[in-house]
Amino acid sequence: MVGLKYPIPPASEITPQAVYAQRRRFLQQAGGLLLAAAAPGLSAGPALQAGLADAVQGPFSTDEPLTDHAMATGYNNFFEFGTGKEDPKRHAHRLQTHPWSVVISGEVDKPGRLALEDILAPHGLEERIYRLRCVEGWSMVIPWIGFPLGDLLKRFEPTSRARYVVFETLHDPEQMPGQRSRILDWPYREGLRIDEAMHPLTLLAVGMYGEILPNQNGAPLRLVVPWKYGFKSIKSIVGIHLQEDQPVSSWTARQPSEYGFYANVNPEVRHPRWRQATERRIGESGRRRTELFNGYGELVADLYAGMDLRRHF
Ligand SMILES: Nc1nc2c(c(=O)[nH]1)N[C@H]1C(S)=C(S)[C@@H](COP(=O)(O)O)O[C@H]1N2
Ligand SMILES: [Mo]
Repeated sequence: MVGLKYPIPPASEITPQAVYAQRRRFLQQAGGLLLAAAAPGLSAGPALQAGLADAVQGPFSTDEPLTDHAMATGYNNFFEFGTGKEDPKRHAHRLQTHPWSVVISGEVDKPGRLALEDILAPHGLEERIYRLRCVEGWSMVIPWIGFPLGDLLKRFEPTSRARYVVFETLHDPEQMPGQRSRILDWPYREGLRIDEAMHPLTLLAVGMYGEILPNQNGAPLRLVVPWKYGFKSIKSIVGIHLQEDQPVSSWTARQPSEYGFYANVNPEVRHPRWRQATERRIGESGRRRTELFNGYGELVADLYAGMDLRRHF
């Protein structure tokens, strides 16, 4: 397997014992609740909401002040609902998030289609406060609720040829009117190297600010990769595909000179249209300096040891 440079600590080393005890309690409760959610006519809402209320504090959280909830849910990029920052909040109510399923395919020994309830059932939920920086030059601090993507991928038993993971958003122009425009090659597609995907920082989120993800933020299931530009954090995922070759993401396909595969936050790598050396933290006046890997370098720099990050931007 290429690129496994970062020793992934076993979960027992990064999660305190108390968290495990609480996680088990969550699973016992959530088991029944999530089953209830699968019954016809019931929305996933109340069951998932109960699970979110029981989320434990996860590792790697920043103690910086949270971005105002109204900004985090009202100033979004979700081109499936339009290109304006307020379009997603205005139009994302059209998205039907229940029932929802995800197809896992490619280089795995156990491929399949799983209902959202079955995806969540074995995982405890954690709250993690992460910075998110958009390539456009703004950033937020958001309390996500989710679980490590790697824990899900392991359930499908990746083969030794699984070197990259590709994610796909729902494609349905009826629900996502922005897909009638050719601005991106739909469905929205993103990819990670397998070691990035398995990294304990990489989160699959189902909630934020203690609540179920609002549609405009990527309900019911989205990726959060905090050391990369926001566009890597793909929303409303319906497909996860493992493969041997490096994929081409929707943004790279649109403009390869502006959007590289790695998209690591890097103040040294210029973008033709937006400043990368500094950023505007939403809710603050003035600009702050952008940090390499969005400040997560201690955790992720080893993934890129020996790579020229100007070439692999
Ligand atoms: N499917 C999909 N996912 C997406 C996008 C998108 O347009 N479509 N925009 C990305 C971009 S550019 C950013 S900055 C983040 C924004 O996430 P937020 O709206 O929750 O802050 O979502 C990313 N995920
Ligand atoms: Mo972005």
